[in-house]
Order: sequence, then C-alpha cells, then structure tokens
Amino acid sequence: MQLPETHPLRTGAVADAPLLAALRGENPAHRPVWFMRQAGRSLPEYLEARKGTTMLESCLDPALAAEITLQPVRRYGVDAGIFFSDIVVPMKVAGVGVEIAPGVGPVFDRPIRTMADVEALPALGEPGDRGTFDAGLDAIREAVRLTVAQLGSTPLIGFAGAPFTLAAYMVEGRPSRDHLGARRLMIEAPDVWDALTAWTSAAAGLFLRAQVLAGASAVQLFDSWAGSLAPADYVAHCQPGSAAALSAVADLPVPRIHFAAHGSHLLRPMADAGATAMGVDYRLPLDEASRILGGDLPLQGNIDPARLTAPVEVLEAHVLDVLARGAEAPGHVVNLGHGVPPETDPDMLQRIVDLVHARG
Ligand code: 1CP
Repeated sequence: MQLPETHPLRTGAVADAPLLAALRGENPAHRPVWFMRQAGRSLPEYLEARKGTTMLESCLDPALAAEITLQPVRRYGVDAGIFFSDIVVPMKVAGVGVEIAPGVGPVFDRPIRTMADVEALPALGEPGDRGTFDAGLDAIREAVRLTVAQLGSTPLIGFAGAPFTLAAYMVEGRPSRDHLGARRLMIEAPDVWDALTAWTSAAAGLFLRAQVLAGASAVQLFDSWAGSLAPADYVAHCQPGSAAALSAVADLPVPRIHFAAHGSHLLRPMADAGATAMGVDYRLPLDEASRILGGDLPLQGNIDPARLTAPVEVLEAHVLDVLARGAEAPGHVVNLGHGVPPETDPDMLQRIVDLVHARG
C-alpha cells in the first residue's frame, strides 16, 4: 500500500529531515534530537492549554492535540514532533471505560481477568471499515493532519503502547509497580492472556496505521513495562503481539522505533519483533547496546533524566558522552533514556538541543 499523495514522505516535505536520515542509518549534518514526553507538564504553555479539559478530552480534540504537539517543536526546535495522545486513547475510542486520573495515570472501570471479560471487549473491525472504532479514529486522523500541516519539514512521530504494556494496565486496572497481576495471568491463564494481547495488538496496530496514513513519518512502539519480564516470557507471551502491532505498518515506508524502559535485557528480542530502530534506556551505554545488536540497527537515546537537574557542566559532559557512544551505532537519534520529568526546567532541554545541534 502506498501513502496518500499529500503525505509528507510523498510531497518531499520531510525529505531532508535529520530524524529520518538517522533512522535510515545515515549521518545527517547534525544528529537529530527529540524528547519522550516533550509535550506535557514541564511546559507552562501546556498547562495553560490544558486548563478545563481532562487528559483524554484533550487527546480527542484535534485542534488542541495539534497545538500541544507543536508547542515543544516551536519552543526547542527539536527534530521531531511526537503526536500528543496517550497509549490508552485507542481503548477510549473503542468504548472501553478508561480515564486518566491526574497524578495517577490510566484507570479502567473494569479490570480484565477472565475470558468472559476479554470476550466482552468491543470489536475493533478492520482498517477503513467505518465501524465504530475506525470512525472513532477520525479525531486522531484530523489531529495528525492539522499537526503535519503546521510542522512543515519537521517529521511527526506517531506512537502506540505495546500489547504487553496495554494489557498490563487492563489487567491491573491502574498503574502498578511490578505488573504482578499481568504476569500471573500470563502464566496461569495463557489462553486469556493470548486473547487479551490479540485485542491490544489489533488496537495498537490500527492506531499506528491511522496515524501514519494521516501523515506521521515514523512510529514508536512504547513497551514501557516490558522490562519486568524475563527474556523467555517476553519471547513466549509478548513478542508475538508486538510483532503483530508493528506489522500493521510494515507495508508503509516509515521507520519503526521500539522502546522499553528497563528493557536492556530484551534489546535483541524486541528488535526481532520487527523494529527498524531501538530506543535504549539510560541504564545501558549506547556503544554496548550497539554491540549487543551486532551493529544492526540505529539507536535512540539515552540521556539520564536524573541529570536534567544537575549542574549544567555535569549535564553537558553527560550529553557529550552520549553523543560519543551513540556515534558507534549505525544512526543515532538523541533522546532521553525515559520521559521528561514534570519538574524539568525547559531551559535545560533547550541547552541539550543546542549542544546536540552544535556538536552532534
Ligand atoms: O496530567 C497530565 O498532564 C497528563 C500526563 C500525561 C501526558 C502528558 C499522560 C498521562 N499522558 C501524556 C501524554 C503521553 N503519553 C504522550 C505524548 C507526547 C509526548 O511524549 O510528548 C506519550 C507518548 C504517552 C505515552 C504513555 N502513556 C506511556 C509510554 C511512555 C512512557 O512514559 O513510558 C505510558 C506508560 C502512558 C501511561 C500514562 N499516561 C499518563 C501517565 C501519567 C501514564 C503513566 C502512568 C504509570 O506510571 O503507570
């Protein structure tokens, strides 16, 4: 399948984008940099824009979602926009009872525990079938279109939560530290687990595909909580779902970044799920990550978020170390090793962008 004629990858709008060059394994004039959670509570303009709307209302308001996506691009001059949404938006669109509680995160009305619970989940349908889910994604398509029209030559990254991370929230019903409920279900009732992750991988895949067809030029699959799994459990119970989600856009010419916080021990099996680039968290130096992957894939990362509040010299020395180690990989996109903490001073992120653009 081809991208629509108006897509930035077909019009040539993003032809010279450093992000896409690095993700192809090339060395652009400077290394691209963006930040996970670059939109959000660390920006005063975000807090202002969000006044009076819940998190999920703002995700489903196309003009507001576009505005919030653009805010950090305008402010910092980062090399990519990350679509402002949330990993639970596809569930909300499907009609699952979920809200994002301020200061907590996703909270589901009815946690999923049994096969009957999975069977009661709404049907998702097929891409473009104009059923409830497909039609509900129109707000996402519109937000992406509005965003890319204003981004010009800066590419937009679309994203989804990986099937394991989505299922972990659905089983627990809310954020959990060790994901024990999800890991128990996986072992005690693998049939229920497989049915649930078949549903979450379909939701993630359809969500990614809608963003790409509407104008996103790259995607990232966030498997935030996969790091709680042993490699054998990841391969048996999670990798197939992630592979299915990524394969939903594999016929389209967009790079596929795959990231897990705390996931260094899963780099190889996560790459094998069909990624074309790997996000690395701050625990594993990028040169070591590249060796683990046999120099096969471009890498993204991995500035330690804890150093964002350190003295400037400490932060800058760390960024230069990340640049040096990242140079060992076949393509390097500079990012944090996890999301921007809400209390981050935006001036520190600006320093990183300027340093990477000057020295990267
Ligand atoms: O009150 C607020 O302002 C809401 C905070 C917030 C924001 C800004 C949430 C709630 N989600 C988001 C946006 C968001 N979520 C983005 C957008 C753009 C950007 O990066 O700038 C993205 C990519 C996500 C993805 C997301 N949501 C992940 C994966 C990334 C990661 O951090 O590992 C996860 C795990 C979520 C769930 C979620 N949503 C919100 C919170 C606080 C959480 C985490 C809760 C937990 O600890 O389990």
